[in-house]
Amino acid sequence: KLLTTMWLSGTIQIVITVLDANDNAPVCSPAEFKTNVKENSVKGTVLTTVSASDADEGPHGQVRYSISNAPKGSSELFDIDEDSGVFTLVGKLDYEKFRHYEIDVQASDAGGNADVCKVIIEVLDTNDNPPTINIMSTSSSISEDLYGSFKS
Ligand SMILES: [Ca+2]
Ligand SMILES: [Ca+2]
Ligand SMILES: [Ca+2]
Repeated sequence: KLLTTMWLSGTIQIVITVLDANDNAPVCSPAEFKTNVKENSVKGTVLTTVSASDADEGPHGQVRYSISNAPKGSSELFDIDEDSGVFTLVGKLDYEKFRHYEIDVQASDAGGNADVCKVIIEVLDTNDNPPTINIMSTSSSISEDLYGSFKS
């Protein structure tokens, strides 16, 4: 009796699709964006570009930027592009009034995960104020003695 043993060998292909979950929050890199700006800079001046990275795919990794906290009275001075993170001056600065700003920019993905990036702005002085001159003057009037010259 002939005994045959057949060894079957084969390859089974298993395709596993890993669905991306929104398990990564955006991370600001760097955490702080420091910049200097002259007080006489015009509206539209780009101050910095905030960037945060998110390791997820698609909308889970798409970061949107918005100013979440700004010092009192400065919310109209700055603007950030939601998509690019380009941080722009949109108002008028005055070194003589305010010379240091710290602004929180929220970087959030479509799933609501977020990080807060700090933007620190130092305003630089320019010579925009004319010197104040104080003349201590005593007003005096000179009267000519016309009568005397006609006399003789
Ligand atoms: Ca994410
Ligand atoms: Ca000024
Ligand atoms: Ca000045």
